[in-house]
Amino acid sequence: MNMRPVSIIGVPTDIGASAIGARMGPEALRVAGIVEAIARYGCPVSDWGNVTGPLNPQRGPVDGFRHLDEVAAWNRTLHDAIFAELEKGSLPLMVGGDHCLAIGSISAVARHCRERGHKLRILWLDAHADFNTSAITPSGNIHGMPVACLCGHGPAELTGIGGRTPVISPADIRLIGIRSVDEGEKRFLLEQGVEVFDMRYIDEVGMRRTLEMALDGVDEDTHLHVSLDVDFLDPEIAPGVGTTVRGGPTYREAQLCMEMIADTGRLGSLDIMELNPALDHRNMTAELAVDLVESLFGKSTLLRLYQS
Ligand code: B3U
Ligand code: MN
Ligand code: MN
Repeated sequence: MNMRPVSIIGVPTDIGASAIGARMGPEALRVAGIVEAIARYGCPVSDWGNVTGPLNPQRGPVDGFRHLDEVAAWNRTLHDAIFAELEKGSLPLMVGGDHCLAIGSISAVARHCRERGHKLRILWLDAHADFNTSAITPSGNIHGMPVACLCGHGPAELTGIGGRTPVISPADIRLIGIRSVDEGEKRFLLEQGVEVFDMRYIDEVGMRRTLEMALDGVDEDTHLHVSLDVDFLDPEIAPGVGTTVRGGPTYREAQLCMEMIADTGRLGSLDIMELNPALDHRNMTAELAVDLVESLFGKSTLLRLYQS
């Protein structure tokens, strides 16, 4: 069970998306009780409020990118905030905000691991692969590009945050729950050798085997980063997101996924992204996200102690 103090950092922007509303995600998660949920399982937790950045000008894409300068500004600020928390020995929990912000958080995590000599494993839980570049993107939205940027494929403003390009290697990341990938993106994923556990795979072998595979090799020297895009979840249970894709993990599958991550005891940082309260029903998606966070922080570990 995690005993590191958890530091919540809100990032209220939808700068990397075309649908607006994810800027309200951090507040909705607070209203749903994210701070209390983590505290309930014995973790010290502090909410440091929100970082700030440029407003969303809602412009169209330029040279294949929507809002590149603004996205870079948010991510630089975020890198510094997350890196400072890691240096203090905290477990940073970024609440977004759209998924382009994982460029900043993961740049900080990767730099921390580099400097401390830890191995890094990233679990990217998402309906999408987020592996587009300006040449192949259908939308220009940078929330469809963070994994590619982190692997060194993107503009210098986004690939070099934290002082090294590439920030990660494809071998560091596992994509899980994927069910919407663009044509060019598919080719690029294969070419780069990114490991993808798509919904077909989960249907065939189950969530348990999928997580065993995705966590294979994680040991006591590994920093585990989880980047949860709320659209990972089936839209029936998680409607509050701009880019829903039917056929995602059920409530039980998602819980098992979080419990198996908790069991490793290696969770070192976490992103909860893309929650869009403007599209939600009575904050149900935020409450579900909080429910899953409880499992990530050891809710069921406690039950296991009773059982054993
Ligand atoms: N692949 C599409 C859609 C998308 C990716 N990530 C999100 N949407 N959230 C794109 O625009 O890159
Ligand atoms: Mn997504
Ligand atoms: Mn995403």
